[in-house]
Amino acid sequence: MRIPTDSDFTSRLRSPAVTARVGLWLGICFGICFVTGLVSHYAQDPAHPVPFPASPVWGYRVTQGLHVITGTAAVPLLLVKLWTVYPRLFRRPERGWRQLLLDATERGTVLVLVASAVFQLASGLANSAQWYPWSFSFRTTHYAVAWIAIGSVLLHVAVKLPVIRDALGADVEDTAHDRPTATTPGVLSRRGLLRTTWLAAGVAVLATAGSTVPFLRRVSVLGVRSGDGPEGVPVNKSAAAAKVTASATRSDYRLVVANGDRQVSLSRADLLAMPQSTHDLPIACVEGWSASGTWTGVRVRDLLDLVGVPRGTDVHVTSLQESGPFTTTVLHASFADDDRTLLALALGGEPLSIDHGYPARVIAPDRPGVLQTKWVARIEVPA
Ligand SMILES: Nc1nc2c(c(=O)[nH]1)N[C@H]1C(S)=C(S)[C@@H](COP(=O)(O)O)O[C@H]1N2
Ligand SMILES: [Mo]
Repeated sequence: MRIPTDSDFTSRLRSPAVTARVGLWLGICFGICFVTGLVSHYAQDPAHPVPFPASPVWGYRVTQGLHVITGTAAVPLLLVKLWTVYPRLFRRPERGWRQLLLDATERGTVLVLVASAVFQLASGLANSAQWYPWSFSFRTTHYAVAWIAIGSVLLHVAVKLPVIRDALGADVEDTAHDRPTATTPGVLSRRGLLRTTWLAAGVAVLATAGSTVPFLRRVSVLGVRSGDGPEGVPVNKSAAAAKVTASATRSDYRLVVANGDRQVSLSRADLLAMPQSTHDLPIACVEGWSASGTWTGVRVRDLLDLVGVPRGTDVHVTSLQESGPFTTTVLHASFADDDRTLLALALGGEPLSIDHGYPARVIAPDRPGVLQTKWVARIEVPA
């Protein structure tokens, strides 16, 4: 077998005219993914130098929805883009040290670009499907590689800017930047290939976006958790999976609210006897799905007042769940002090179901779903 050279790839569809157009949209998707990813990473950071805003309530729902939608759309775009350029892998090495060095540098940076882009899309998709075939921490790795990916994208755009500008300024059929051998007509025209690509990206979006956009729910056959859970809100982790079925249903359940030595211990009946508030707030999962619910319960601020926690204090919320990454979460002051932040006891006018966090769960505005702790056992000022 002979290793092909780039002149073996003759389809005129593999043209910078196509690459630049697909690349433009891919770049836009990566840009949106990067910015919305930073928002999500910051929202989940236990230490907030600048408070994360509690308004608008749908803020995180929109940014994280966009994150997953643009990431999904990027998959077909990346595949088509790679298909149009991969013959360049088989270019003959240039002559001369200087050329060779430049060529090696370019290949090296493109390798980092492709590897980081593929890693981001693959790990992101796997995460939104709740499939973790790896042992590293998803959030730290996805975050670190995001910087490598965006850095390589910027470098790549900078290096290719002259070609990109030319290609985008000219007609798609223009051959100015084509490889000399790329002359065989393809099964599609260049316009046809581009249309198919946009269609594939559109279908990928429609097939998944319904997990965030309610009216798309019916068409989103591949949407994660778009099926209805109890009270119309999907369930992420069930009580059985979190191993809290027994502890959450014990008659001697007590919520402990603690500020140093000052503590109160409240049964569910005690909580129900306190003033109740009702708010429409979404659960917006990092995996991209979100759903709004009508939650009723006690204001967290009222609970903190019982033990004299001053405003402006970050508190810790601990679940009955014994193991797992979200058993204790930080409820920052910007949320703890917000009147819409509830220790919810009911959803949609019905007592909370055990899978939604019975006997009591946190629900705060504009917050990642992972921090909306279910089966709450303690709310306390950390020592
Ligand atoms: N104790 C506990 N709370 C939890 C979780 C969990 O695994 N354990 N999952 C979180 C995640 S990732 C999400 S998206 C929301 C989902 O809430 P729901 O199942 O009521 O829709 O709960 C959050 N609260
Ligand atoms: Mo989640």
